[in-house]
Amino acid sequence: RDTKRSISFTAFHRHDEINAYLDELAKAYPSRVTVKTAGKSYENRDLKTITISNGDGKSGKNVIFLDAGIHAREWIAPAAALYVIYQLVENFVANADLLKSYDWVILPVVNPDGYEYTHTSSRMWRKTRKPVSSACYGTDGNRNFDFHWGEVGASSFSCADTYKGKTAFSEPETQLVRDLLLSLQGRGKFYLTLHSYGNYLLYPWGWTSDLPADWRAHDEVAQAGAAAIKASTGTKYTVGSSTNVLYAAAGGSDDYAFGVAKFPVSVTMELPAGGTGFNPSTEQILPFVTETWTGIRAMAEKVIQK
Ligand code: ING
Ligand code: ZN
Repeated sequence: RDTKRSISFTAFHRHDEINAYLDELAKAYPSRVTVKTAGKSYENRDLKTITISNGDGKSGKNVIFLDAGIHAREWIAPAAALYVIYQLVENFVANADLLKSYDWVILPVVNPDGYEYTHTSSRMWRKTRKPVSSACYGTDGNRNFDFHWGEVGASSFSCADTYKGKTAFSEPETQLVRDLLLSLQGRGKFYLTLHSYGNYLLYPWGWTSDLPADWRAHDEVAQAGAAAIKASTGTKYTVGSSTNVLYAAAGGSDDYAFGVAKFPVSVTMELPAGGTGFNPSTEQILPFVTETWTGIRAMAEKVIQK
């Protein structure tokens, strides 16, 4: 394709560049790509979703829903979501098997206000940017979903990094993810949310140490992802329920996708750190997102086989 892309995998991109890339794809591949503004952030940025199909015109297919960037500082996560988009759209022929019976819906930056704030003001910001009290801003999006909201691992203190919010779904950004998940109920077969860091593939529950009755369905998918990554680069991922392998935290998007929106498989993927935690070097972007794609591809194959 001769048109120059707005993005690369040698830099972390600003939110407007990411949105421009989505629009470029919609223009270049109109039969396979649809970009919609699903809503706006608190600071009025467009939250765009990209729906990717194989262009066969069949509607009502099963769906894989992927999001990233609910936490502002976890920059590698939106980069990895963009790489998934790049593979499914621009490297379509090699990935046609992933689009035969499934459509993909991807929201690469859930929290653009926070993401931009980490670029302009405060690199380690995690939360949204809506003011809460005169002293403190922002809610932890991954504590704000209405499923056992606030019961464990979430703070009631508005200045805390894990502040659960004034109410469940107090944030326009989490409302938007909720509405997307609910709109896909029935067709949505796999929810995957990208975070960093720590090399984990986590599944419900986050609110209790109990495992869901059908935890094996999640485990099988997550183990397939971990095995594919191990085989390709040697990187080790830890697989298990959020509570059991990391820590308990209620109000997460993965618990909501599984517990309320009834996605049969729901996974949180914690990408690698790079040298300095949330801040991989730009040279690490391409190896990390390539490796991540290997895992996502293997998980998607497992879901599609079912
Ligand atoms: N980690 C996740 C967090 O929100 C997590 C881990 C996911 C806990 C899902 C519970 C449920 O704290 C990061 N890095 O954000
Ligand atoms: Zn996170």
